[in-house]
Amino acid sequence: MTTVCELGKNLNEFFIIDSTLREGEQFINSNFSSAEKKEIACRLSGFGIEFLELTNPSASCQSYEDCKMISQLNLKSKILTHIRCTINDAEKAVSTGVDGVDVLFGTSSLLREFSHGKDIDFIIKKATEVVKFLQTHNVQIRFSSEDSFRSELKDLLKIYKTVSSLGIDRVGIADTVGCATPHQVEYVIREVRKVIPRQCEIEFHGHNDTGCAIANSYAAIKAGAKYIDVTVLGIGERNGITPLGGLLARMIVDNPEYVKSKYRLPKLKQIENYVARVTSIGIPFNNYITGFCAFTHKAGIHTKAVLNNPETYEILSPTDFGLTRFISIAHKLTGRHAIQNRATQLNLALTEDEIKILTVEIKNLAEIKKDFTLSDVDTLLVNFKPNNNLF
Ligand code: HCA
Ligand code: CU
Repeated sequence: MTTVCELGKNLNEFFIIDSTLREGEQFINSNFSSAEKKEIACRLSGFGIEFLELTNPSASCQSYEDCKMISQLNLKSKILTHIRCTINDAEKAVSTGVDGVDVLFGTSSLLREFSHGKDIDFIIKKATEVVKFLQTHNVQIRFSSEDSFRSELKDLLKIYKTVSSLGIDRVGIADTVGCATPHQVEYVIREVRKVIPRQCEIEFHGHNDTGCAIANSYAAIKAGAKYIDVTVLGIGERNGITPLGGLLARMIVDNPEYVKSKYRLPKLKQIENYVARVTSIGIPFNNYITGFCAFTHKAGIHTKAVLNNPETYEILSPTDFGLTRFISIAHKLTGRHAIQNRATQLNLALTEDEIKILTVEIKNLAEIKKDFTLSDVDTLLVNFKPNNNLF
């Protein structure tokens, strides 16, 4: 039997480029110290992230020093840095000892007119020059077009075709303003695939302004992109990019064994807590996987089924992430199965009829008492029979 959500599932190889130390530094609250950068890099590497992208070493003296320091840590993750398409930036980047360089050039008509003022032929000429320079320095090379989705497709294809023919490792497609939809991402990636050599891979970088970052990253993978940019908690310019946890949530449903074999999932929450702490933000209540209510169940119909088999209302399993589920029973939507379960936890022997009576009483009380809690439920259960029938 194949259910609807199993349709189209298959083995898609993908690799994560975590850009918390580049895109994440562009988050309004970020100002990582060297020690914090080191801590984040080590934690992400320990988690199993394949690539870490660091801020352009030309951005500041400290960025340069930190890029060098992190490259010298010999982490399992490969270290990349992100540069503008200039020889100066490229020279500085390779002198830090990074494993790879991500080159960026704005290609949209808006950026061409209001930002750098260059035309497509100039972009190609400059990109060729920078790529050829990098090729003499034994680093992975990626070329990306900023604001790809507000660029003309024919321009994009021309640039990617020419630059990839030089023999680079990846081309990047960037949804810089978060305007793309999954269908558009899929379409562009398929078109790009047709014009670049087989051995050149595709990377996707998606902003979350319209809430599509995870879906767009997923569509990118389905269309053949193998490299996805994320940051911890999605931090970045404006409201950020694809969050690491959200991408993992999406991908583990597709292929649990693959995702579990690559990443140490129970460490996710600690990494998020750390980044949240150093950027002075809270974890959103509805965060993927680690939000406080991600594995809570409330309504009677849900709790009954979850108590029998958690898969009924959980597509993700908390245990894969070292977390636990919480079944909430102290409210008007509670059900007798949940109450029975609580009575069993408390070692109370109550008959089915007694549980039914208690459930009605609990619902009624919860309706009128604003701060009704689990301890109120427990008191009702324990005191229901004077000798409270302990097993
Ligand atoms: C930015 C640049 C970038 C680059 C993405 C990439 C974007 O806006 O600061 O190199 O793939 O979103 O276009 O983050
Ligand atoms: Cu970005």
